[in-house]
Amino acid sequence: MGVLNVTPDSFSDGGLHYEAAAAIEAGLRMAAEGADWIDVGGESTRPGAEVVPIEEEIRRVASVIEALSLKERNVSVDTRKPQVAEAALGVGAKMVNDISGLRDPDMLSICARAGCQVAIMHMQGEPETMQLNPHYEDVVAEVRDYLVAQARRAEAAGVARDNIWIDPGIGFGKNVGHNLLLLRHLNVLVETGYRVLVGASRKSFIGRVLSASSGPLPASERTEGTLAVHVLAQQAGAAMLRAHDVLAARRAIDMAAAVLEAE
Ligand code: HH2
Repeated sequence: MGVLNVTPDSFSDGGLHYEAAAAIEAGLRMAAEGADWIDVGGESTRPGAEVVPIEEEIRRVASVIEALSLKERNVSVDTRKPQVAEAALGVGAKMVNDISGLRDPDMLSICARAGCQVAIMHMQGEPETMQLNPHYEDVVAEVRDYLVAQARRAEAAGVARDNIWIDPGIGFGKNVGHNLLLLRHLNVLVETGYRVLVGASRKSFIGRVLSASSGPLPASERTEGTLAVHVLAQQAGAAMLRAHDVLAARRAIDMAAAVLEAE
């Protein structure tokens, strides 16, 4: 899944695809590089990011989603707002990627009615404050229990089981240790039977783990760490990886798959 942020302030690609034409071109390139889905978002969720009004979020994403959908690319919309999801589905999006895990009942009914795919992500708290003091007794079990409960709610509301993806929400109300444990025990999520999506691309825990004497690595230097996580997540059974560098991700996981499938 290629990440396409139509925002001025996303943590690693903010401003790059803020104009619709640039965003559409980037989306087509990601698809050509091997992305099965293009995840279009109009609001940054990095800690401390500003909330974007509904109309402005729709303005940012709708024309990009429509253009990519008309060219028969699979598009998901990365949003927490039911109105934005509904507008995106209306112009061709086939998946709603909700970092708040379908907590809003309106989001559930819109997805059930549309018959679209849904990505349910775990987040402790809200983006504004989630990194202040994340706390868990058993992060892996708590994230799994939350995701399974939300997935069952979605099924009860009419979302088909095959349309559901669950996502541990790397970096969303989690410290470095929490992120590493979730990735180390990703099999626990895979064993729920729901398809697992992982978004670790360029995230700050990678910069921290690979800290140099000058401090944590900036987002622009997290490529190798990201690829290591992609390969391990795929090996653990993740069915989709959310990636900024689609070509590099595709090559890394295809290479790993060739080795693992050798007879
Ligand atoms: N991470 C981000 C945004 N959306 N969706 C899912 N399902 N899983 C994730 O891990 C995830 C996500 C944050 O990354 P990014 O979109 O690059 O940055 P920003 O929120 O600053 O736009």
